[in-house]
Amino acid sequence: MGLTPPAARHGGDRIAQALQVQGVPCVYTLCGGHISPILSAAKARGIRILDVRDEATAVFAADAAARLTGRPGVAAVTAGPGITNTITALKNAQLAQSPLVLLGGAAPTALQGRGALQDIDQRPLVEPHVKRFFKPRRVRELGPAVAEAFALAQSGVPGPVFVECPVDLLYDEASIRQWYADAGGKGTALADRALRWVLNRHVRRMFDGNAEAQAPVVTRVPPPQAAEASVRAASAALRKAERPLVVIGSQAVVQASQADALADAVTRLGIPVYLSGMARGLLGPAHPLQMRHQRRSALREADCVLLAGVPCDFRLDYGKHVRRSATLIAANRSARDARLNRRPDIAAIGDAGDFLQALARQAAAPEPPGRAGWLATLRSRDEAREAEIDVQAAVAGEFVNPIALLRALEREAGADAIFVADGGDFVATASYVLHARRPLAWLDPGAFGTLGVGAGFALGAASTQPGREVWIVFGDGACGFGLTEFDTFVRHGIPVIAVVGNDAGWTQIAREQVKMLHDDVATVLARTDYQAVAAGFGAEGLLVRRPDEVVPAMRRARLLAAQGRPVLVNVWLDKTEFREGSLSM
Ligand SMILES: Cc1ncc(C[n+]2csc(CCOP(=O)(O)OP(=O)(O)O)c2C)c(N)n1
Ligand SMILES: [Mg+2]
Repeated sequence: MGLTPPAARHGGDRIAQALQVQGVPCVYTLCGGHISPILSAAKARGIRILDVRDEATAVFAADAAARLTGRPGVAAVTAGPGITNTITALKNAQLAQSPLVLLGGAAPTALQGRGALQDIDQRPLVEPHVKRFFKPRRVRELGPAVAEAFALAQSGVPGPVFVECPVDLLYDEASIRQWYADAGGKGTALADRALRWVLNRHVRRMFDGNAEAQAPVVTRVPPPQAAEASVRAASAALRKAERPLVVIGSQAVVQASQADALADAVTRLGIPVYLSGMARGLLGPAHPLQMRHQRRSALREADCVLLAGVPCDFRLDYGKHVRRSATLIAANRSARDARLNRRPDIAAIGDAGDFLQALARQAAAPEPPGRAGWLATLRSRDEAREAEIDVQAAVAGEFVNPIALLRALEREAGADAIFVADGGDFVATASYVLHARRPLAWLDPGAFGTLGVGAGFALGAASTQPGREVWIVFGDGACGFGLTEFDTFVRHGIPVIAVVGNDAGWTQIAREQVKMLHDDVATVLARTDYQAVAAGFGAEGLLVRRPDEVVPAMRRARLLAAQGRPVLVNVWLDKTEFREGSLSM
């Protein structure tokens, strides 16, 4: 990054140069005539171009890359339908506060609003889902727009940023001048000459100052820091508490490089802790302070609760899980999220990870007495629940017990494995049974709860974390969204392993629908041969129907993946009562 990159050849290359100075390793894309110069120039600058089969996948991949590296991921899609296809993934990234830069094609500047191919007004469509919609109109603005997009994506509350790249800004000046000259025609009527004059002026403006444009620079974005007073107040409140509790969510680990320091800090605080979202695995596979079960009871009993990067949304029953009399501390980059549904006693507006580290520096004093009982209570409840799960895992049926399957995956997966979660009940079960074993080793959609993230997240993970095992834990319904990406995995040698929990249905929905409406309409699927579909794309497909086939299939999958092969393991599941009664709204 310290080297001066080669000068840019054209607008597309200005964008590529801006990506290069940011150290972007991969651009995720699905091609289109509007963006060809960006892709070709990025490739020439040594950036890996990973072309997928649906634009949503490209954005999901950029999202995952951002979460795992702490640097914005980048996707490039063509104008019109390329952009409309990204909206779900873009919204997901926005709600997950994941920083990414989406480069979108656009019709030529002079033809916008005149019925050009794929020309729609993109701003009203995209703007609600991004921190900013950049609309450069001159070639020299392209590099700075990308540079600014990177800084903005990471600043404050991170999130996606969009840069619209009209195609006539992306090619070299001679070609564009020729294109506009052709468009101006050769007519001699006054109107023809006037049109040529207007077009000429338009082109001059587009390339104005292009020659003097500077190479883009990288702006370092310091994380926002909570006020010193909030650190002192929180520290005092926690020290006084008899039953303190910390809940740490994704936002606390947006500085991916700080994960180990954060884990140290949490250990030093010595307070029982629940981890969610990207923070799962922060404390390793087993840590004396970490609890996994009965969070609701713990929150009800705690007399001081610190929510680090966790809003009081549906996941905390809109704040009702925390008892009224408890001292509530909310550390959040977003002032709105810190106060969502419930006003905290202490609001620490800034980076939640840094806040925890600052708290740990203050917590040098010995732990107050009486805490051991609290920790022991939580621990024994946690262990009791694990024992119940063991019982549920031992229930034998016709096919494979989903809990037993997930326990086997827990044992068989490599120590550095990343788990990507995409599905309904099977995946919700996995979130209790399958433990992320290190920081940044668990990816789920986040608050938007969209199905279909799996393939894209896995691509983002595998391409930025080479050498690590990437397992997608798929519901059979969810796997249908991105199954075509097995083609992408094969073409690009992305050795992910997908485990499809095949219960022949959209079970999370069926469970309540059948109970309340006595109707399974639209919730039934078949025991489809998903492994054959993957094999059809050139990947490895394995079928598991009996418990004794589980471990051999997982070992074979690992072996194949280690040889660079993508694998899909289709596992026929039995029904389970594990998720009975749970409903998310
Ligand atoms: C894009 C999208 N469409 C629909 C839903 C609603 N939904 C939530 S869970 C679920 C069922 C998922 O089925 P599957 O992936 O097979 O997992 P299972 O519950 O069967 O284990 C559905 C349809 C959603 N969350 N996202
Ligand atoms: Mg299912």
